[in-house]
Amino acid sequence: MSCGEHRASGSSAPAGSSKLGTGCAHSPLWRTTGRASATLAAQRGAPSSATVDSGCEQRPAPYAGVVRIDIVTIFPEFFGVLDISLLGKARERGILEVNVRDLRDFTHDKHRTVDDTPYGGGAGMVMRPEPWGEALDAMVSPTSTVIFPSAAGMPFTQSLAREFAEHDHLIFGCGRYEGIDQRVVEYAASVTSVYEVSLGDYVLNGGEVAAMAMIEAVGRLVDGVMGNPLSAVEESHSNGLLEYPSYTKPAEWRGREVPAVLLSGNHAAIAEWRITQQLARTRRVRPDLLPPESNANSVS
Ligand code: 6GU
Repeated sequence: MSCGEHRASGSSAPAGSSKLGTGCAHSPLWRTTGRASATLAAQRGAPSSATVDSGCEQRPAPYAGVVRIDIVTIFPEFFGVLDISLLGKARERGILEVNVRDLRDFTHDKHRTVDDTPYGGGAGMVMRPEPWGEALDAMVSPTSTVIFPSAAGMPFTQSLAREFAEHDHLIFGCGRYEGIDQRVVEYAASVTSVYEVSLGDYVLNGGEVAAMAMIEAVGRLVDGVMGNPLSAVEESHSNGLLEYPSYTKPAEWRGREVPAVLLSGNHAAIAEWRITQQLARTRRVRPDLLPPESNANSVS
C-alpha cells in the first residue's frame, strides 16, 4: 500500500474541521525516542524504503493496541498528574504510553532559548521554529496525529475526542507566549495529520492545561482504560445531550428526596425520566446543542 492510499483511508477530518493537509515523509524515524540523529527533512530527500511502506501498512485497527502519546512542552512537570487516577493505571497496565519531552532539549544554545520577538512587531514573544522542528523530527511519522492546543483552533468536542482515541500515536505540541511560529504547524502538516484545537472561547497562558484536558478526554475512551465502559456511554455529550442528574443513598437527605421514579424499580419509566431530564437540562443550559426547531417554543 502506498502512503497516499494510507492517507486516503487512514485520516478522516470531521466535516468543516480545520484539519490541515497531510503528507507522507517517507521517514523510518517513528520508533526513535529522544533526539533524532537525522532530520525528517533530510529523510524526505531519500527514496522511500520498505520500512516506510510497512509502517503505513502496520497501522493497527482502531482500539487494537497501545495508544502512544508524546507531549512537547517547556513545562514537563505539568504532566506529573498523568501518573495518578485512571490514566495512571492505564499507563501501568501498558494500554497508554505517555512520553513527556522538554522542548529545551532540542535547543543548542547556552540559554536553551525557545522564543524570540515577533516579526511585524507586537506584544509578547513567539516560539522559535528550530527546536520545534527538531522535536517533531524525533517523534513524528506519517501515522502520527499532531495536535497543537491553541485558542485559535477548532473547538474540542466529544466527537473529536472519539476520533483522537482511534489514533495510535498522538503528539501534543504545547505552545507558550504568543504561540508557535506558524511554519511549524505547516511543516508538521506536510508530514502528517495536524489539528489546531481550542478548549473554548477564553485564553490560557499555554497549551499544557488544554493538552491535559484533551488527554484525559481521549484517554478514557481508549479501550480498557475505563473500569466500566458503559459509563462512557451514559454521560454528557455522548448522545449529544447533557447528562441526567444522579442520586445515591440516602433516599432523603436534609429534607430533600430522591425523585420517586428512581426508587420505583420501573426501568422503562426511569429511562424515560432520564431522557426528559437530559432534554430539559440541555434546553436550559446549552440550547445551542439542540436543533433550532426544538428551541422555537422554549422559555429561556
Ligand atoms: Cl487549547 N490554548 C490556549 N493557549 N488558550 C486556550 C485554549 C488553548 N483553549 C482555550 N483557550
